[in-house]
Amino acid sequence: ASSQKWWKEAVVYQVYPASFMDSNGDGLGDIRGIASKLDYIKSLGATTIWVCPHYDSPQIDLGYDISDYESVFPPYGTLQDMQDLIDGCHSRGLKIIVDLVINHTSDLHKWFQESRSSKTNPKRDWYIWRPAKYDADGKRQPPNNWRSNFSTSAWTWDEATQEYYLHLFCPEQPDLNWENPNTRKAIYSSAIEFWLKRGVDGFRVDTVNMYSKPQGLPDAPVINPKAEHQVASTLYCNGPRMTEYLSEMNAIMAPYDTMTVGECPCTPDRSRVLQYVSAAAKQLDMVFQFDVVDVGQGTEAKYDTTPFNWKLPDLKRAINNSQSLIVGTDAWTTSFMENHDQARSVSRFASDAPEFRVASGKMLALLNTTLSGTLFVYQGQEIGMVNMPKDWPIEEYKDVESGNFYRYVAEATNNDPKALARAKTAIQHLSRDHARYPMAWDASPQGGFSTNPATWMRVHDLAGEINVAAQQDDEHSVLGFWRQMLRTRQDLARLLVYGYYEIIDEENEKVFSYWKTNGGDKALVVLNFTSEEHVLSLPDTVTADQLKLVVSTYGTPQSAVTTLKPYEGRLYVLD
Ligand code: TEU
Repeated sequence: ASSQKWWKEAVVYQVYPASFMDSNGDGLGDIRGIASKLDYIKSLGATTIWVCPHYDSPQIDLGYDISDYESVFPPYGTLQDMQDLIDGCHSRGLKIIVDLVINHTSDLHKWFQESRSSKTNPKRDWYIWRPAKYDADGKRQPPNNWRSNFSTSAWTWDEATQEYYLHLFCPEQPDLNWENPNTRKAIYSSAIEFWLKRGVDGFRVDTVNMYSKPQGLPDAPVINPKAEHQVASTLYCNGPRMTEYLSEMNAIMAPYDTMTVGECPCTPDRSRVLQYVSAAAKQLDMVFQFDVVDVGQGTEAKYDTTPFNWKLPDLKRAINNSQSLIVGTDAWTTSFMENHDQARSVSRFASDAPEFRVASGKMLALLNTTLSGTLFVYQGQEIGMVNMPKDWPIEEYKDVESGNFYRYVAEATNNDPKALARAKTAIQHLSRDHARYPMAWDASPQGGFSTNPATWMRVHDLAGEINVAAQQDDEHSVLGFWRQMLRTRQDLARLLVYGYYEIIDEENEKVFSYWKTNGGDKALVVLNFTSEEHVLSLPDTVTADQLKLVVSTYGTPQSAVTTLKPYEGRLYVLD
């Protein structure tokens, strides 16, 4: 892709419809609510919005279970509301991308309803059906040992037709059979062309590397002998026909000036990622790698972890995995730290203690806005929203992933209090719910999100303090700092959007510093990841008087070499 592509310097603001803005007082966000905030989004310096699934859905996995690609979830609004949103973006010079969830549908999608109706239905083969296996005792077993992403078996038995169907996520999310060309055709026309014709500018492509399953659906290696089902992501990610499917999909989109960003979990191998994002390969424009958001998670399963069991060098190297994609290649990359699947970055990677959370939010903003690639900001990240309060009961967590995990631990340990306490700690640290409670707009009831006290998720106890109105006119706020940095990113795009990232002092566990370079130009970023002051030691190759301070998260201009305040970040350019 040439550097002229509009999406390279794009700043994408991600919106989660359920939690962004409720325009009709039913306690749930909606499309008109999003439309009412477009001027705010634009005022940040964002150029594109990404709307999480707006499609009709029974909402078992909050919209990632789509029952009709061609209609809108009624509580969110109508097709006309979506059209108004698309037009409202375009009239402001904003682009809009939507979620493309085509690895699976909802079990209520008419395709699956037909598929499950009988073994001879013409759509039977649109999903992945297999006969049972029987063990030595004659007990019925699923076709293989795969565990789904939500802690249960990846197979569900269908009584009516006496076969199992595959679902890599919930049982209510059956996987589509991409091997059938008719299925692919239907997907392209219903999920892709339908929306391109209505003017969307591209897609965030959900679980894009899972469409092609391995031949024969073999068992996963037994990593945890005590578990009934095994993590199988290395088997079903990046399967044999991915290149073929993505070429085909790319050709469907080619007549439109789209941007595609694919979600690419379980792919640490740089050369595999490059096959997806090399411009010459014509597959995807960019992907979300998982290295950064996986830092501190359990290796076998996400929640198999304790808070802060990671070290700063882990984060530096994870960032290198995505930043290095553009070095010496025709590929493109992304910078992001939050989305609707991740806990809040301030709580995960810095400190949400009252005295440090503003400094932390700004320091992480400096990190995000100085990394190369297309930049993604998740709603609320720009005001430094933090994880849900620790004293909220487990019932406040609504997401199927955390709920299933908690139930799984309860069953596996027979309600052992220690195991349950550990599970709750992990959920308090990493649950997807932390990204899904309502956005806080002002200090009015429900944080200005809704006039209805019965919001679908509980409003954060700190909504009166951490909200947009409180920061709107304050240049020293997290919001003010994001705005400043998005301008700076544009001014210094050559270094900040396109430059090469180079870690300095990789093993340093307290300070994160790196160069951004492009030709002879150089910028230096230094970030204090601790609550203590640190004296900044400069790399040998540079002297203090060569450094020109562009910005400090503490605002006041300071001499080049001095002490970093707690969670302070600075950006210098080399004179
Ligand atoms: O997530 C895909 C994915 O890989 C998840 O397992 C992700 O790693 C997990 O949510 C992290 O905790 C996508 C969507 O972003 C997610 O919201 C959906 O639940 C999922 O696909 C199924 O569509």
